[in-house]
Amino acid sequence: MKLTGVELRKVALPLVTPFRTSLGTQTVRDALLVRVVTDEGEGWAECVAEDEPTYCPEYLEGAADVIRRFLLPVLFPLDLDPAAVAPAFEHVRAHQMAKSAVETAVLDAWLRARGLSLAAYLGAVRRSLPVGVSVGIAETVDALLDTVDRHLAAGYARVKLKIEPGWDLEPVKRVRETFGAGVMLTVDANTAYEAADIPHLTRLDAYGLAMIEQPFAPGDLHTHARFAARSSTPVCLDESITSARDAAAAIRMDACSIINIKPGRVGGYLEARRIHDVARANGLPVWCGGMLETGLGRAANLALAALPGFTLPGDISATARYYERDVTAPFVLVGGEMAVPSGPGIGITPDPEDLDALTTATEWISAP
Ligand code: SMG
Ligand code: MG
Repeated sequence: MKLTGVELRKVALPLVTPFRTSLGTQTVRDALLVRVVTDEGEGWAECVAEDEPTYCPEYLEGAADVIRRFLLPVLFPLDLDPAAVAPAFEHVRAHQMAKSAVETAVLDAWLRARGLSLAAYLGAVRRSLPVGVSVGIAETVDALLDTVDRHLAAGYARVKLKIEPGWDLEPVKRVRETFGAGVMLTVDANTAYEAADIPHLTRLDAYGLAMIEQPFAPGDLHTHARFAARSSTPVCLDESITSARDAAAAIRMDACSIINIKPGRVGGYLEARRIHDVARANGLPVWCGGMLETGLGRAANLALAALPGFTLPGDISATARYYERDVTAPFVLVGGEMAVPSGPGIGITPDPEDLDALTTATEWISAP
């Protein structure tokens, strides 16, 4: 399979409600879509880098630049095979989200040409999945309770609350008291705490949380390990894990007992599967994280989350939780579950009308 050209397309999707985390507030999802055109057909993927480098060092314009200047030039001469993409990018340090987008678009084209679904290719064992929802920091606890109530009524299997210093024990306590012990509840700090906060964070143990996600800085496995030794709430890593090697190191250090796998953060679906394999071999559950994906990223994430080690509900919510209008047909919750796409490739393509309406810029890069 030979690459003939690549389209980079920026889209802007207004969120139905602002999403506030310890890192800031988002009202619009600016996303970068990648369409590869090959001699065997096309493939689509989404780059999950955000507009600003706050969640991780990558950002949308930077990712587009890396794709354009450093990734595509090495792919154009290759005979494309999805497994050959990541090795071809090895000389470029980091930039996992840019690499993931290109690899996934190639994978989509390659699988489509062979009539295979991404789910089958990765080794999916389920056709539909219970999923979770990530709830931002609210103006008031009452507003938070209303939001959680709505999501539970919609059928979400797990509720994750974003926390930060000043918005932690009280909202968690009130949500637990209001909705009872039967609700799977987790929290995500997005690195907002420091080692000195360990005694404070252990007070969360009173609320039966299924996990606390990434309390400390991405590079600080040591503090995560110290906390994990004192906390009865399981520790989950997100930002800290950018490869299977990181996952193995974190497991060896007892820095976590659960891993959030985001394909973009780790350089693609093949590396994501390796992390799944490492975690599974060590008896750790994993789940699929979310980056407010468009339908393209959501489709591929559902395929990954159908692997056997993904035993916890992922941040893969229905389209309506994020967007009024998406670039693809909407994903919906049916009986509390989301269907895993079964068509060729990622199983979905953009709707041309929606795509055009949401596009803010396009760029075509031809093979030399
Ligand atoms: O896609 O449902 C979603 C969002 C899930 O909370 C979510 N993602 O740290 O896990 C996380 C955040 C990262 C994106 S917001 C900075
Ligand atoms: Mg997180």
